[in-house]
Amino acid sequence: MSDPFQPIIETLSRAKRVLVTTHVRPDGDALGSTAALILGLRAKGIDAEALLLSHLPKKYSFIFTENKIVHHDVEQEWPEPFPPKGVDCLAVVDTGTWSQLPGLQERIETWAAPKVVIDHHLTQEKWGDHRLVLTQAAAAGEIVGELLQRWGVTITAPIATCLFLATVSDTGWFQFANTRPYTLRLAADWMEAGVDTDRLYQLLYQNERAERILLQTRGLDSMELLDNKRISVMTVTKADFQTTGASVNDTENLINLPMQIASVEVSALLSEPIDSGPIRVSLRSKGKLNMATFAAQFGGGGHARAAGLKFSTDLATARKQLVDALLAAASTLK
Ligand SMILES: [Mn+2]
Repeated sequence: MSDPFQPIIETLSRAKRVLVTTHVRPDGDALGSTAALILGLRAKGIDAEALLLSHLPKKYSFIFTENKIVHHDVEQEWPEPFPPKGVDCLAVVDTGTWSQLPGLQERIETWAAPKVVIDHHLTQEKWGDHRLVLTQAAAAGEIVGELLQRWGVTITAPIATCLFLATVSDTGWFQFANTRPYTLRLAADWMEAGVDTDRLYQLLYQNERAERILLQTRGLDSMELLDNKRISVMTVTKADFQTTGASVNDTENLINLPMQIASVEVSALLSEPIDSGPIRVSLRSKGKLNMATFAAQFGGGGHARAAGLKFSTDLATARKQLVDALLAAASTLK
């Protein structure tokens, strides 16, 4: 079997300036892998810059700031001209799917430069001159780590930190089933290279805004368990936002908290707008009830396990309609 790393290494070696991009709404793996690849290219004397299809999330911005990584934020504006001057290679990490790369396909169609894809996801379109897709890898960070090692890049503490961030993000700090023995061996290497794991843990898991936790407290306080505790319904009101100083973004993880309860099959969160607009409903399911189908009856949508919908009524009416529909849907379960 031919070595899938070699064509990528050869392609990158020939480049003078590489544009590294990743999926929209980048997570720790996307940003850590992007940063590690850029640092590795730099170590080889190759310029590199990042193209982000969404704003750089505050939570992970340290990885770019500390390593002085230049990035274009296309949510602000696409670099003009595109591709940026001097760039002669495109590397995509942690995705290979066009729908996760909005705006990119049409912009690179006529661009002759070599394009490489480095990913660990099953869902992929077959594009790019060279593709390194290893679905057994827990994170794109594992693949980038191995690539840099094979290329002879010394894994310095900053590179190891990027790779560690990438890998812990996709494995829930090595808790998820995708963690394999190799993942832990790599992590051990990266620790030896100088990763400050305690600092990373605090940055990732002990770094919430107080406003967010205060809002979660109020949300949990509103929790009602229905249908033999199979359905959880929570509400956050305008007053909750005002009292806690939290923003709409701060509701992000709240919906997942009732899912920790063994009996809970579906978690729903109604959220009243801070200014004006509809009541937004988020839905999560452990799999027995399809939330995309459920949301569709109210004109909403999403995925089987995570969906959303909106009500243009007052909160009490929205809640009643939602609960009635959830109980009806749950009655089809045994
Ligand atoms: Mn990933």
